[in-house]
Amino acid sequence: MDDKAFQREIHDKIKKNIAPVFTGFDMDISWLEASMKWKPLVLVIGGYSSGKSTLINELLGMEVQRTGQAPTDDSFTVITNEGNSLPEEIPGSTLINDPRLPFTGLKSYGQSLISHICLKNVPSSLLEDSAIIDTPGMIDSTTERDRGYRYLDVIGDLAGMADMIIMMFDPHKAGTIRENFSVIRNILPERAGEDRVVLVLSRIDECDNVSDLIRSYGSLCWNISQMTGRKDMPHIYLTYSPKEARLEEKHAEWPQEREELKKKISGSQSMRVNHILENVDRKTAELEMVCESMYRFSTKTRRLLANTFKWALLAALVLFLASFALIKAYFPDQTEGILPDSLFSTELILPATLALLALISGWFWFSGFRFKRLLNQTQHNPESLVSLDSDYRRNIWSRVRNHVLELLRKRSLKQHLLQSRGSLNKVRRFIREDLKKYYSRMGQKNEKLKP
Ligand SMILES: Nc1nc2c(ncn2[C@@H]2O[C@H](COP(=O)(O)OP(=O)(O)OP(=O)(O)O)[C@@H](O)[C@H]2O)c(=O)[nH]1
Ligand SMILES: [Mg+2]
Repeated sequence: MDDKAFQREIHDKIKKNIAPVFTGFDMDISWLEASMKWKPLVLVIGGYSSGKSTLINELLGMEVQRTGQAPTDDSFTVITNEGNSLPEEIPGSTLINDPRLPFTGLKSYGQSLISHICLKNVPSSLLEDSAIIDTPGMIDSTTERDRGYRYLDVIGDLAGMADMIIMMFDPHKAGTIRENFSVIRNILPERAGEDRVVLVLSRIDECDNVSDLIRSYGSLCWNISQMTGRKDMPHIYLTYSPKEARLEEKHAEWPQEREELKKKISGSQSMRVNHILENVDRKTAELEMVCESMYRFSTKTRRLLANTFKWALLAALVLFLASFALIKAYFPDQTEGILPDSLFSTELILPATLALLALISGWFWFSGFRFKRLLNQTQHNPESLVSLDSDYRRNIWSRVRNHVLELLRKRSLKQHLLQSRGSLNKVRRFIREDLKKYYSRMGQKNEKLKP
């Protein structure tokens, strides 16, 4: 089965089984269509002058992007090969308004971004089935406001769309990356062994000696582990541009993984399915936690109702028997003989009314006081709805906590009472059976692709 058919199968399954659950809990599902739109995307990000444009030019075998020592590029450039169907260059206004392309969401960043984004249509065979996005280099967070748009948020949005993210660092600035990259922390993989994010330490020919290189490498590793919270270190490609490097004798033994890196980027098309599965994994894990917490709250609500009803029933019974006994004791003559054989004899009317009032008061006690108190307590401590026994679960919870609070507030008492376990079961079945099956099929596919 080819990639496209595999993608369609995953899409259709989610649309049919899980999409109604997402919408039932007011959760966005537009990411599903968005992640299938257009061609696989490779996003190249990093500090200014880290060598992004140089690497792209080298990959394409042509001078598409300007390069230079100072911050050179202040624009986002989508580079692809669309043949004759598009002009050589498309301005931001057209790019962002084209519904066939996945960039319409960037409209919200306003005019300043529109004048800082464009598409270049180049005759590169590598880009027939993919697109590369070159980005302006990160400078430091204080200059963010000078750009006129929320640069880090744009990077975050593009990183969410991209099927492969190349993060480039250079040895001079390897220690100052944390704040800048914190914006993409949310899209960095939570599980080991995934390779959508490719880390590159570039321009290593500029290190004076081995200890200089090791220092830069170590400081980069430290920053990455702080940023991702992961203890295992993903592979960091150590590279330099053979054309730009001022090679000396010391470089004879220097590591150079440029070719491996280029091969990896060239194979980005196969990353689309990985990316879709990663998105599905992330989003269904969030959905599962929302379902779980809402089901837990509904169980608490039902238990509270049962408990209140038990006391109301007891009060109704006591009131009924006591008032009946009192009527019998104080008004034996008046009540006898009016309608002696009827179930609705007058001596029962007062006790029954009192009992009914006790039941009604029980409902008001529940809905007007006890439920509100439970809701209040839960809103102050929504963590009581889920078990947060691992970093993985804590991470998911941090992303859905506000949404759970909103659902608690927005949903009616009736919705809380009627929330069944069905949705949770459905999502769990999808994660345990279908998603697992897709992962193993993708694993087999990747195995086959290995040289
Ligand atoms: N010595 C050496 N120089 C490099 C290497 N890669 C790039 N350069 C040079 O470093 C400078 C910056 O490279 P660019 O490719 O423009 O960097 P960039 O990341 O695109 O920079 P911005 O667009 O400003 O963010 C250029 O003058 C390149 O010639 C390398 O591996 N070794
Ligand atoms: Mg550049």
